Amino acid sequence: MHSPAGQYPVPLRASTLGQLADTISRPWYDRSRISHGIVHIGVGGFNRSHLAVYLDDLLGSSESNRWGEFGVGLLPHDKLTHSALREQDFLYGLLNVDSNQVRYRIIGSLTGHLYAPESSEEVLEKLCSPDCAIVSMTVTEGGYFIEDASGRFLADHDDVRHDLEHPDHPITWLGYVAEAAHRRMLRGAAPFTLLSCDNLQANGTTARNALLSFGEARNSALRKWMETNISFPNSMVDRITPRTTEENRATIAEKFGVLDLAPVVSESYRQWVLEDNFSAGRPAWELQGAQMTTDVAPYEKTKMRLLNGGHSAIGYAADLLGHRTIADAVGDPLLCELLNRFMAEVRPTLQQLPGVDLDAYSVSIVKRFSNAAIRDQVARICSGGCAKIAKFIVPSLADLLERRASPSVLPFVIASWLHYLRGTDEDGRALIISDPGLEHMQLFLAAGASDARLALSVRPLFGDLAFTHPQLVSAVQSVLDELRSNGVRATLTETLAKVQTR
Ligand code: CS2
Repeated sequence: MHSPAGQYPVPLRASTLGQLADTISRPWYDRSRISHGIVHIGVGGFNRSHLAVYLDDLLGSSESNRWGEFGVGLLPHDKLTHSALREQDFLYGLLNVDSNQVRYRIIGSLTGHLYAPESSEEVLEKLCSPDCAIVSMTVTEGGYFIEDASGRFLADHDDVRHDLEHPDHPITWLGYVAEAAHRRMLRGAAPFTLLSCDNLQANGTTARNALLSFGEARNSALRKWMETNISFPNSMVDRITPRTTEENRATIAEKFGVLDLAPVVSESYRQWVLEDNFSAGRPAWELQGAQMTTDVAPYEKTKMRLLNGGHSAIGYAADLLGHRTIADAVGDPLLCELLNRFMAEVRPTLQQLPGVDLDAYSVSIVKRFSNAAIRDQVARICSGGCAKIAKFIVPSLADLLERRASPSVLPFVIASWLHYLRGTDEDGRALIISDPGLEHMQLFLAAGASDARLALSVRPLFGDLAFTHPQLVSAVQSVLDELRSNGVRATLTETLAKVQTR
């Protein structure tokens, strides 16, 4: 198994696919005939382990070449992905890592990619092309320019203002999609769908609010066109996708003989529930196991509150305790107990879903988090904390307080995040905090990161909770004080003991 130049591992290219080991599945379909029915903004790991894989499965199992993906990167770090993908003819490998097996396959559904800051005009035209019926995106939980607590559009955000002033050279997804819609409107072109693939409740509706508010700020005719011509299905997406590491690349080279510059790693589990609301057609994703439905909300809520919330619930305590992977974290009996108690506390806020047993779902979350081979990073889970706390934790907390319940695990989770924001772990080592939303917490941090009231009064994250439920402030304050004086383990042990005896 050697490339023409005799190189081993074999550099991944369209021309070297034939040299890969027979056991590696790869696209047999004709990639040169694929049309770009989908233009995706934000081709990070998750897009490449989820949507692009559903598309690859469909292309591999049908005669149709209608639904290929063209990618767009908006952020500085997308430049590296862009260069790597371009060098590989936009091919990349998916490493599926479960506790008992590792599989590697080549994904071919992505057949082009542009780095927008260097090619904005090309990107705009790609978004307007008659082939493009769906603009999909993963721009992270914090990337929607909508304030969590109030649902208000952040019209004053610098990037939004930039895009309103420079419609031909936008920097955000809002600017790109609105300008593409504007050009379509002027050309009398076809409608399209905007499909959000981010973890946020009502992701489609949130994208709609942001885009229509932005459109209105440009001109009302554009807003009206977008309102009439773009559909915004909500969707729930699920597949644990850690950050790809050098170690993953080395495994691919050693075990599978492939030099892959842009591989992505995930568990083999995947789930996708979508509202069947597409303005201009869609791939038959249901043939590959996606659930098409009329109401995604309860699925999103369950996944976000238990799985994403579960990650955040243990993530900050895990980082403070020096655990580096989520499997190490749930391997720590105290954190595993925290996860289970957290899910039990949140469960009353969820309704039963047809065909979903919430007990079994919770058990499956613990099992998925325990996958040691995947080495999912605690640092990944802790990143972007402001948006994650606001979206994954606060809504459950608000619901429970509204029902006059007295949660104690959720106040611990909030306090552990606040304690983590001080920036040192239990052994005095500096923590690396990566959070674009951190400006919200400046007052709290500047005052020594000890006053829970200052944190909980940040309305964009917590709304009115500190004022309507003053007992929440005292509950978080007392855990925060205890964390500072007794440390994470003792405080958590005490918190869990209280829950048990209630
Ligand atoms: C994680 C998610 O970032 C996080 O906090 O909870 O990325 C999670 O791994 C995915 O949503 C799984 O579908």
